[in-house]
Amino acid sequence: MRSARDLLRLEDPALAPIADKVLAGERLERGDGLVLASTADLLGVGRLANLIRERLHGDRTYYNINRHLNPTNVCVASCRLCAYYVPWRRRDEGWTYSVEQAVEVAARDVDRSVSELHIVGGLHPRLLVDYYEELFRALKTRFPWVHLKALTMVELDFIARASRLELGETIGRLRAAGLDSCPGGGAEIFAERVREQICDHKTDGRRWLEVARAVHAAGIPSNCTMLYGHVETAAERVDHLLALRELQDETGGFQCLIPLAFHPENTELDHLPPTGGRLDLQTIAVSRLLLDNVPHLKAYWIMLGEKVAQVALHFGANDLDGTIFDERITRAAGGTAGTGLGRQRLERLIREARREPVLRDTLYRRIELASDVA
Ligand code: V47
Repeated sequence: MRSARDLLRLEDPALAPIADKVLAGERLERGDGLVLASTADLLGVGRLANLIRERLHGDRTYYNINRHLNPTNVCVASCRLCAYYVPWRRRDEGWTYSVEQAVEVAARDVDRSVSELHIVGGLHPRLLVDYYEELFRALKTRFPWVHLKALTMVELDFIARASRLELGETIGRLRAAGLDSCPGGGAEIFAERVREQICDHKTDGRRWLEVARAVHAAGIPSNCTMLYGHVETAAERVDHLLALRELQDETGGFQCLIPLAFHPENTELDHLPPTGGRLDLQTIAVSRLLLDNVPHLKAYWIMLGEKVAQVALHFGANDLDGTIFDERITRAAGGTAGTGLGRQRLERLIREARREPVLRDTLYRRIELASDVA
C-alpha cells in the first residue's frame, strides 16, 4: 500500500507524521504548526490544506455582494501598521460622517443585490455608542434587507470605554440597534512583542479575545483575522492561530478566518518589503490546517491580488470575500487590487480556478438572486 507521504507527494519527510494525523482527522499541535510554517515543501503543505478544504467544502467557493462603509478615518490609536488613519490632532484633514452622510455614502452602491455592509472606521473619541446606535437604526430603516457586519473587537472595546459603559451593555445596545455580526479586524498578531512594534496603543491580544468571547456570548457571530508579513515570526503566527482555536473551542462563534497580507506602503513600516506569493500561500495553508474548528477561510482578494487569491483556493481557502465596493484600508497602504469587482468577474475567477462559485449571505447561507436584481 502506498504511504500517505507518497499519495500526497510530500518532499519533506518531517511532513509525513503530520500527514498521518491529517488523514486520520486528528488535531495538529504547536510543533506540527512550526514544521508546516517553516518547511520548504510549500506544495506539500498546500496539498494537506487542500485535503481539509475539500473535506469541508468540496469545490464550493463562497463570495458575497458587499459594500464597505468607513464612518471615520480619524483615530487615536496611531498604529504603525496603518496607512488609513488621520490622528486626532489633524482631524480636520480626515473625514467623520454624520449619520445622514454615512447613509448617503452607503446608498451610492447599495441596491437589492447587496446583502452586507462591512462597517469599520477609526477610534474617534466623539463617536460614542449613541452614534453607532443611530447609524445602525438609520441603515436598517433605509436598507432593511442588508446585514450589518460592523465594528471590530478593538472598536467595541474603545466605544464601551469612551461611552463609560460595561462592554456587555454596549454590545447589547448595538445588537438591539441592528448589529448583526462583527468583522475580524484588529487582531493583528497577539504576541505583545509584535504589538509593541506595530500597534502599541490599542487593545492588546488578551483583551481582543475577551471582547470576542463577550460578543459570542451575546449570540453575535464574528470573524477573526491574522495580519502577517511584517515583524512577526513563524512561531508567533502559530501561537496566534492556536489562541483563536482555543477560544473557538469554547464559544464556536467564529465563522471565518481571514489571513491579512501586510501592505507597508504609506505606513511607518514602509521599510519592510510586501509579502510574496509563497508566504501568502503557506500562511493560508497553515491557517487551514491548524484552525480546524473554524469552518471558513477567506482569501481576501483585495490584499492578495486576484491571481494569488485564485491559487489560494487550492491551498485551503474556500471564500473570496465579496465584490467590496469602496475599500479604503488596503488602498491607503498601496493595495493595487482595485476596489470593487463585479459579480460576474468574481464568478469567473472562481470557475477559472476550477471551483464552484456559491453566492452567500454573511452567515454562509446560499443566496439565489431574483432575476430582476441579478
Ligand atoms: O484591522 C490595517 C488590517 C484590517 C493594514 O471580517 C492592514 O470579513 C494590511 O479586518 N496592510 C481590516 N492590512 C480588514 C479586515 C477584514 C477585511 C475583510 C474581511 C473581514 C471580515 C475583515 O486590515 C485591520 C488590520 O488588521 N490592516 N492596515 C495594512 N497596511
